[in-house]
Amino acid sequence: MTVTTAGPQMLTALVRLRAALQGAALPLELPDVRDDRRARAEMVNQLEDYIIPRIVTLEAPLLAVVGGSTGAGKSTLVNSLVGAVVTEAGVLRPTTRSPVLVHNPADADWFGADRLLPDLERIHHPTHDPHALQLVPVDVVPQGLAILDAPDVDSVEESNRLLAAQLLAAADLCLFVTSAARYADQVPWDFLRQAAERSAAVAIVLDRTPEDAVETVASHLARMLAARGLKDSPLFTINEVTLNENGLLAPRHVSEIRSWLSELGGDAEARAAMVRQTLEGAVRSLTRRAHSVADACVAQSEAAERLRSGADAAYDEEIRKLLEATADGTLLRGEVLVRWQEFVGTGELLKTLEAKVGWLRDRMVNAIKGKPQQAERVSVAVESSLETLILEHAEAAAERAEASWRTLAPGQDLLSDVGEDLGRASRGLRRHAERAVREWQQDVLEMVRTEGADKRTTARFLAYGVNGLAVSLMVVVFANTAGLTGAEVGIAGGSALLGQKLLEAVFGDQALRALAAQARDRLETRVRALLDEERHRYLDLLASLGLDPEAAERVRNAARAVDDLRYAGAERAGMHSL
Ligand SMILES: Nc1nc2c(ncn2[C@@H]2O[C@H](COP(=O)(O)OP(=O)(O)OP(=O)(O)O)[C@@H](O)[C@H]2O)c(=O)[nH]1
Ligand SMILES: [Mg+2]
Repeated sequence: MTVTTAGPQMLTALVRLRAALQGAALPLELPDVRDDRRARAEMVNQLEDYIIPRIVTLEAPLLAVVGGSTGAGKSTLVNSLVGAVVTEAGVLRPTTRSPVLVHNPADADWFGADRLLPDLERIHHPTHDPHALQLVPVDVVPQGLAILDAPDVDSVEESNRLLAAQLLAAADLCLFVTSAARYADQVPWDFLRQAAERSAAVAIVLDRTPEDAVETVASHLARMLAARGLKDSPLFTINEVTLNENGLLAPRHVSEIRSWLSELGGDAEARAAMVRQTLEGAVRSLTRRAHSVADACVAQSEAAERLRSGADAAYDEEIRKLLEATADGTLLRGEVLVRWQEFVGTGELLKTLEAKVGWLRDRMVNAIKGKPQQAERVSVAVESSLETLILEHAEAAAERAEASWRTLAPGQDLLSDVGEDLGRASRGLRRHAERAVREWQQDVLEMVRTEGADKRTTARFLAYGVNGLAVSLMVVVFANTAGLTGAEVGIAGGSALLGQKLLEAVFGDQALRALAAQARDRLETRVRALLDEERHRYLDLLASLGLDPEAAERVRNAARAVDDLRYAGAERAGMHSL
């Protein structure tokens, strides 16, 4: 048992390999990614166009695809083999743009899009549409064999080149036409080398060769073929002669190829052997190439990971700095400090702060003459300072993240493709920050209200009001870095200490500590949520690439499964050479 007789298991394994290759996205612009993308597309195409349908219907006619350079005489050869003009030959280069498949009428059912080359629309009239495949039933073509006239492999037209490659990859037999003038060209030889690598059946036609040059050119060509692993490929020569009025070569010039083809058509065993050779070679080279697609996939995941960690590091660092700044007294400057001092009063009071004696503390607290509108002003000042702080760090994070992406080529591409400037904070951030800060202030008010539920009627609670106590709590939070005292943190900390004393007098030490921790916690949560949303612009961009971390392994496993079946089959059939 070999690939060709492996049955449903091999088919399943190949279908899985196709799915795995399709799932192996290569969206990031890494070096060589173009080649990898092309290889992956070619492999998926070859599975769909040829390998899978071939394995399903091994008995289908042998497909000989006529390929080669433009003007080599491919279409003329096909017409001459058939003895009628079935495909357009011409002086305009390139002439053939849409493939023409000539087959025996009895074989018509084999060439539907459900079996072969599924993305080409079947038509029955001449066209230049590269997405169409013209089917031409002709009696003179032997049953069991079909000939396909393809566009030129080295075309100036990209669609021609791609289509020619696709068609040759779907060939059981590659009938390669070259001419005395063109046989040394690079591109056709690249094709032949690839065909040799996957042990596809190849026959060469040296066309349009002046009679006196035939011997020299043919022997040179034969040496080139041998050196490139194609020494077993039949080589036919056709002299440059005048064509008849229909543009056909006289029958005797193509008799050698014609009889070779009709022999093949009549010999089911030889045909099957050829199909097996090409099919098994195609599968073998496919599983080998699958590993380089898997490697490319890994490179993509690694690059995406580098980008992700660059963005994460930028945002983590700025979140850390931002949270630090909300706790180390940074906010207790400028407007906030001025408003706060208006609220609590300054001067003599501060000098007494060090005093630990209870009565003194009480006196101090009683001296505070908080008025509701002054508390409100503190609150407004807090709001705008906190917003400004958040915006500053969000800008810095965006800038850092962008800079880290700019150092990587795929990052540069992503940044230039995306519609917005990711190096700046998002446009909606100011609004979101305003809302978050206001919501946090509401949180704090609510905490104070709840905590003071049973103290509402006490003189102190009433004296400062919920708003006064709430802004005091905010100020305490802003100077919350472990163990601050007035002397250590200067005027800002000193002011905060006033708030602390005030709150202690109303709620008691323990309750105050819990309140401060809770308020701090809420602030952290809201700030993190804001910056995480900003970070997500980067992460979403990466997520939108559809990279699947499992993809590479799926490709490798699928390729291994196919190989295992190949080896098992070869072993049973005693064909260790596979
Ligand atoms: N005299 C002479 N002319 C030929 C011969 N073969 C092809 N031609 C002419 O060369 C030109 C190109 O031939 P085609 O058969 O269209 O070549 P092709 O390889 O199909 O070219 P593309 O479809 O462009 O890839 C046409 O004008 C043909 O008539 C030949 O053996 N002798
Ligand atoms: Mg042609």
